[in-house]
Amino acid sequence: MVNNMSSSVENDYTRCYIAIGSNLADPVSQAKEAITALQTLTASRFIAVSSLYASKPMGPQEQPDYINAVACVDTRLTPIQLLDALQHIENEQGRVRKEHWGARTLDLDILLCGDEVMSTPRLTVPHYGMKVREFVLYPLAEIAPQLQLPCGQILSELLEECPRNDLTIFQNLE
Ligand code: ROI
Repeated sequence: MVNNMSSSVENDYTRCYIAIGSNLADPVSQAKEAITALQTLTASRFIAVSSLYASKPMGPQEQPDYINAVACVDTRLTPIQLLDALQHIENEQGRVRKEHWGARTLDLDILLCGDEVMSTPRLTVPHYGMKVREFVLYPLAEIAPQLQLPCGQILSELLEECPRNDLTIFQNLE
């Protein structure tokens, strides 16, 4: 279990949460490979990862089911540097995405970077959709049940309003 404060000993690190999603090209392997890459992210310390979850697609239904997870890293990278690093991992794993809200080999989305609130053409933090996506909130709660968002909302309250839909734990990684 982790909280939203990184170590007070060296607080030049920011605690970030990253959503992992895949529904193409062996999603379980895609997710595990992404987790391995996150474990060696530059200027960062890997803190935790949730179980792998199986979820029905949000958006167009004529695409395969997804594997989703959420990871936590403490990092000295800026949010944009972190985004660059995540996009590098996506590209290394041969990211394919043909249509908006369509199937993808690997999606790594920054959910939260400490209490940062930012909106630029490339990056919006907190992630714009995270508050209503069961495949984000439930894995996030597994590793950070006490989490509070920068806006003051409490994760446990968001969960109460978010139906589980068909979300199931696919595999515990511990
Ligand atoms: N649906 C699910 N279940 N999981 C995802 O990771 C996911 N990612 C997306 C869209 C297309 C919105 N649907 C998803 O980007």
